[in-house]
Amino acid sequence: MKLKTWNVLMVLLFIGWSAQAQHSRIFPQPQSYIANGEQFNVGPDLILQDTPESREMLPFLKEQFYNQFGIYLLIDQKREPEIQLSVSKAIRKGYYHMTITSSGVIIEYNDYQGLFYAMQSLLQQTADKNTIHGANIEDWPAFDYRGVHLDCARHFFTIKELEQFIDEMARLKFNTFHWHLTDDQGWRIEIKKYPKLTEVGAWRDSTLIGHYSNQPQQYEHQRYGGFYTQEEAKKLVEYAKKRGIEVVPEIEMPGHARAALAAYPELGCTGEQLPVEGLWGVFDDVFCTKEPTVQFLKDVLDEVIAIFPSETIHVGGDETPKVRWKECTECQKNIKDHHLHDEHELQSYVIQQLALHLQAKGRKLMGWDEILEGGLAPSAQVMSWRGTEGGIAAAKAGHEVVMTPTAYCYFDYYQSGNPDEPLAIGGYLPLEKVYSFNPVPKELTEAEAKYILGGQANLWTEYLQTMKDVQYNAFPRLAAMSEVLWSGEKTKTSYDAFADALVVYQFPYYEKRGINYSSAAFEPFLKFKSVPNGVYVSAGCSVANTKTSIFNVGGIERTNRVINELEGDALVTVSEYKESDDSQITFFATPHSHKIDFTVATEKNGSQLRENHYTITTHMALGKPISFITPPSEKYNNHGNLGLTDGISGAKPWKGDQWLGFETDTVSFVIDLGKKTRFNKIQLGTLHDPGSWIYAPLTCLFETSKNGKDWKPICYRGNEAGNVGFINEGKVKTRYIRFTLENVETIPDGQPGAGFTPWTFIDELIITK
Ligand code: TNX
Repeated sequence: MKLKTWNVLMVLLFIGWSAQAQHSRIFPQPQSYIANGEQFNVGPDLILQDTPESREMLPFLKEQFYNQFGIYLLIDQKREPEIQLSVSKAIRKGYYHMTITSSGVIIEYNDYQGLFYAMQSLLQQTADKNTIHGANIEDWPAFDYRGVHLDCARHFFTIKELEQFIDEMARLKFNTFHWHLTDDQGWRIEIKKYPKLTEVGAWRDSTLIGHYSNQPQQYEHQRYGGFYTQEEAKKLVEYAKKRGIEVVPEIEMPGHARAALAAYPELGCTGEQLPVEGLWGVFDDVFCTKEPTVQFLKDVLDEVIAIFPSETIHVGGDETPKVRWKECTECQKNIKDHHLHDEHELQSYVIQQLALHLQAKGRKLMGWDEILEGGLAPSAQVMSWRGTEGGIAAAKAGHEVVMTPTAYCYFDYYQSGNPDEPLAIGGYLPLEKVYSFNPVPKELTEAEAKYILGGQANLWTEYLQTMKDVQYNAFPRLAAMSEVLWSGEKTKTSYDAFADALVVYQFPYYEKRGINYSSAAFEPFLKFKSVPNGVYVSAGCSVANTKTSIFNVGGIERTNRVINELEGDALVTVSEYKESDDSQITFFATPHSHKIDFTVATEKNGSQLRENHYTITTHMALGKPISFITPPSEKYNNHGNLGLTDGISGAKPWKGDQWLGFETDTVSFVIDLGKKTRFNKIQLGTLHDPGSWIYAPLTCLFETSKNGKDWKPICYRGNEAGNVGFINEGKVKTRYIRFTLENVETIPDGQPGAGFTPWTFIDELIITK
């Protein structure tokens, strides 16, 4: 008898273990999921037991089951329910247990959320009109705050579009919709006491076309805008609530206020009449700290509180230039009267007043991590976006924190380096990186980590004009974010299993629902290896069970010969073509530069998912290793010591991962050409993109050495051309070259990222005869 129990246990353990190695049909992956091999056959309809919770969520569930599978879900007290519900106060809020067998479905839950999540899982267990797959599931969220932010100020989305977006959030068990309602480019929420906020502030006369960095900047001169009435906003709050989602509104202050100032210029320090902004970025004109403006902000918050029942009210607080406050007598008087040290403390003085105002009404203030500068009311919550430092400091100081660091959570960043990616703000956030996010910084003790409420994906919409654009940036990255925030680290299935399941279960769903999703995760990547006098290139994909191929090299189709000469003195060999192993190629260094195109593609289960076109520039330094004296940032260092000599030049406008990036204002490195070499031209490409905090270095010192120890300067150049880079022409004979680049120490006032060290981006280092 004992032995038998033991055997059963072993079998269960094994099933449990193998189930974890795979991703279930349910996204995010449940904490415990054991397929039981049974299936429930759905009849002409599906009867849900009547409880107060099920009755309330029925309209949405009905719609989901019918739209996706043609199943009629209903409550019918006269019939035996096929989905039996039991409320158990023994399990925690938000948790659920669900058993699906051939005889029906049993769900145990404590509260509305718990049942809602169970029903979302049940829906994903459904294969078709007739079949629900059997399983035993125990499930609960790893984090209490699972947010998605959407910027409706830079671009406007209709209530209908927001409802559909919220439906998708609900399916992935997110529980907070952070609604970014005001910014420089538009005020989107009706405030009855100040009607001009929407009459004037909701409309702009022009909008930037293309990327901020394009020179000259161009505008579309067309009136653009829209706003939500209080009634509409209240309805959306209700709509979201039924789907287990709380709406947290954000009203930006004191920065990002140009739309409000266009409506009421007297709220600024100068009183100057300025238009609602049509450009993206950070602007000097912000809310003044004088008493009438602070009163205005309190009035606005009072109306906001009446619309949104959320305990948390987000007041922005980010990117507030202090230029106007420095020149404003009333602001300076405030500093003096309240014994403040500087304008940073003045900002926190204003934020503290607003925090107290909200606190008196039973609400908590939340702000971006800048609100930490200069002290903060104890109850205030912090949203950490500029890396994790703000979140760490806030948690250590006992504030509740939501982590949304740019490196993992900015869904306005590129998903791949493919030139065909639609225009984005910059940055690089592939799916796998989102999946690797851990909202709890390692620096925190267990006690401090309790202040981390969870995390959030941010969809800023400067470059996302339509809901289709939003969807492309959101899906499937939101699926990865939901895994992190719901499943947490404990039951994290491997990325490969996640990606496999994505293709099987999520992509078909997106297609069925008409969701414009991205397959960028299957983008092929290139790996580079130095070989004598050249570079060996192989292609792969970060997802397992995919096949990548390189073809069309220099216009020549896949070949089973070794190609020797393509063009002039450019040499390239394609390794002998074998059916299973055709994703490698070698390019050799050449005295003059030549451009050779080729194509790389990824297939999965026989169908092509992604294709990318590359151009390799051959030259004398191709494949020659670099030693970095200042290390590149981990974020932008894709090809190690060949990053500058892999033959692939960073593209402009920059996308994703091609450039080599540094977070220091000085950059220094040495190239070893292997032996004494004679050449005439050195070229180093640089990037200038202030909108992305990237500044072209100002100067470059070139030095040569025969032994790598004693250096002789050959020239010192200024980067007059800005975006072009540094060039030295003239006969040189040497083995080593050392480069030392100097950049501005901090980003100047009034620019995005003011006060921070700018990024330095370089690529490619080309040396020719
Ligand atoms: C910074 S994140 C901003 C936004 C921009 C975003 C673009 C934050 C608090 N401020 O105003 O839209 O970068 O990625």
